[in-house]
Order: sequence, then structure tokens, then C-alpha cells
Amino acid sequence: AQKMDGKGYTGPNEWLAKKFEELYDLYQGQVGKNSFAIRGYQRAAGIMRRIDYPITTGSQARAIPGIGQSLADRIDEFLSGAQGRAFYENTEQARCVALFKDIYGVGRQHANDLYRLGARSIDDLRTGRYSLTAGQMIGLQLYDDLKARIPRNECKDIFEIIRSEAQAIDDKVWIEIMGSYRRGQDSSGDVDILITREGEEGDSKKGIVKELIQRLKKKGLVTHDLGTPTDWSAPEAKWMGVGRLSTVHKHRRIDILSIPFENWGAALIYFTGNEVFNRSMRLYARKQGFGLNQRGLYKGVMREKDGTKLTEGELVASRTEQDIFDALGLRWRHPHHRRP
Ligand code: DCP
Ligand code: MG
Ligand code: MN
Repeated sequence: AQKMDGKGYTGPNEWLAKKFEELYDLYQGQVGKNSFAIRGYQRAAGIMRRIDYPITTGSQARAIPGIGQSLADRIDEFLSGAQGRAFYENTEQARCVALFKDIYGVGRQHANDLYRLGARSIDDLRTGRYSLTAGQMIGLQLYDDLKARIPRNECKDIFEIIRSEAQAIDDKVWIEIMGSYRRGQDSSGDVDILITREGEEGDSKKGIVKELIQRLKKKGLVTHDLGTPTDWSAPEAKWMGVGRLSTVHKHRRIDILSIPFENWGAALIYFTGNEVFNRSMRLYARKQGFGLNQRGLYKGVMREKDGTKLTEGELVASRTEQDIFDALGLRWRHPHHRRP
């Protein structure tokens, strides 16, 4: 359909292909963007190059396999000559905000503030002229490491070290790797770990997060704290930080959540996610007159009109995931299928 003239493609829809490539370049590498949509722009560029008649409307393009409604809408924007999405989003500010939001602990609002204060690059932020929290400074220092995805086998290796340290503290410790890893993804943004201790009530009140982190620091696995529990010895404690397998490995984000033994099943559901699945399961529970959180499934929860809880209600299920699915009358959903 098209021929190469040395400078590039020359088909009738080449300019549309270039527009899609601009969108692709704009979004690529921006964490938090839907990577499926981004690849869609890349594929759309290829499709535009294969079509040997001129495309004149979005709805005409919609009939081409691989062009869905949102790509057709982009085509209409391009054809109208109006300042479409790419124009508005391809600004220096948008690019800087996308860049700064990749720093651990920097949200959209703060990224915008940094732009308004004059920052234009990661190196600008490293000059010390901008105020950053201790956690953000670590995020900046480890910028390249932390924005990289963690391959599945490396998550597993980190987990195995943490598991053996935890079980050395007490062989009644239960420990699992959670988050995107448990959902079967090939790579993860961080390593999420859930722990509890089986035993008498009295025992389970002594959380092990403090001793575990001490040991992991001594081993050299844990290198930085980002968020530490208010009470290190509470049965429910959350630690967030950074660690690495060795000095030749990248620094990786690690989250460790410890919960009382009786909450195991509810915490498994919560920490497996994904976040959207959790939201829909919680909403479903509420419609059935229950309340679901990381501790358990409750009935008789009293709420204000705006949804804020007045009473916890009575615990219905929490020990296993299956107990909670059963109590809600839901069919078992394997972790690999827990997406919206
Ligand atoms: N979670 C949640 N709501 C949040 C944050 C987290 O329900 N606001 C739950 C669901 C997540 C799990 O905790 O799946 C782990 O959180 P992560 O942020 O580590 O997300 P994932 O592990 O799912 O993905 P990633 O690979 O990006 O770490
Ligand atoms: Mg995770
Ligand atoms: Mn996490």
C-alpha cells in the first residue's frame, strides 16, 4: 500500500499514523497510564499505514478491525483540525508532571506545585532548591531503580529471604506474597508481603514486624524505611520500605503487612486486590447489607447517610477467603482472575 521514500512512509493516511505515533511517544513511559491504550496508539499507527485508501471520518475508520470507538474519536479530532487531546496534553507542564509523578511519594498535586516553582527535570529536583519529604528524597535518590518493574523471579527471591527470616523468628509464622504477584503477573511494581502468627491470643498480640525488619537490615536486604508502623509490636502493623537482593541488584519497593491470625482470610482478599476488584467486592457486600474490609466481613454495620461507619457490626467471616466468598454467596474467584 505505501512505499518507503527514504524519509519514511508515504501512504494516504501517513499523517494520521504520525499523529498516533505522537500520542504514543507522549504517553509511553508515563507510569500510571493505561499501557493497553498506549499500545493501542502504536497499533493504530500501523493500521493507518496498511490502509491504502484515504480515511475521511472516524466512523469510516471504526469499521476497520482493530479500530475501536476511542481510536475513532481520536481520528475525528485529528481530522477536524481542532486542538485535540494530544495538543492539550502535550505541554511542557504535562510532561514534567508525568515525570515527577514517577518519583515515589510524589502525587499529581505536588508534581504540579514543583512545576510551578520552576522545576523542569529530575536533576532540577536534585539541586536541593525544592522542598521534599524524607521519603520523596529517597524516591529521588533511587529514581531509576524504583520506576523499573520487578520481574516475577526477583519478587520470589526477595520473598524467600524474608520468609526464611520470619520463620526463623517463629515457626508458627504464616507468610505469603501478595499483590500483583499473587494475581499471576509477570512483573510487579513492588513486593507485597502478608504475615501472621498462628497460636494463642496472647502470642498473636506480639507482632513480629520489628524483629523481622531488624533482621532484614542486618542481612542487607532492607536498605531504607519509607513508612514505619506507629506501634512496631502491634499485631496489625504496616511497614513500607526499600530493599535489594545484592549490591548488583536494583533497589525495590517492599510492603509488609502483619495482621492478627483471625483476620487472615480478609487480609488475603484485601492485599491480593486488585484495587478495582476490592472496590467492587466491597460495594457488592454493602448492597447485601454487609461491610467488608481487610479485617473481615461484618453484618449489622450502622452507617451515616454519607456512608461513614457508626458501628463495626458483628463479624461474620474472616479466617479464610473461601469463608468470605461463601458468606456473600459468591462463587470462588481465583486470584489470577481478580480484576474488574
Ligand atoms: N490496595 C487497595 N487499595 C489501595 C491500595 C492497595 O485495595 N488504595 C490493595 C489492592 C492491591 C494491593 O493492596 O492489589 C497491593 O497494592 P499495590 O499498590 O502494591 O498494588 P499491586 O500489587 O496490585 O500492583 P503493583 O504491581 O503495581 O504493585
Ligand atoms: Mg504491589
Ligand atoms: Mn504495595
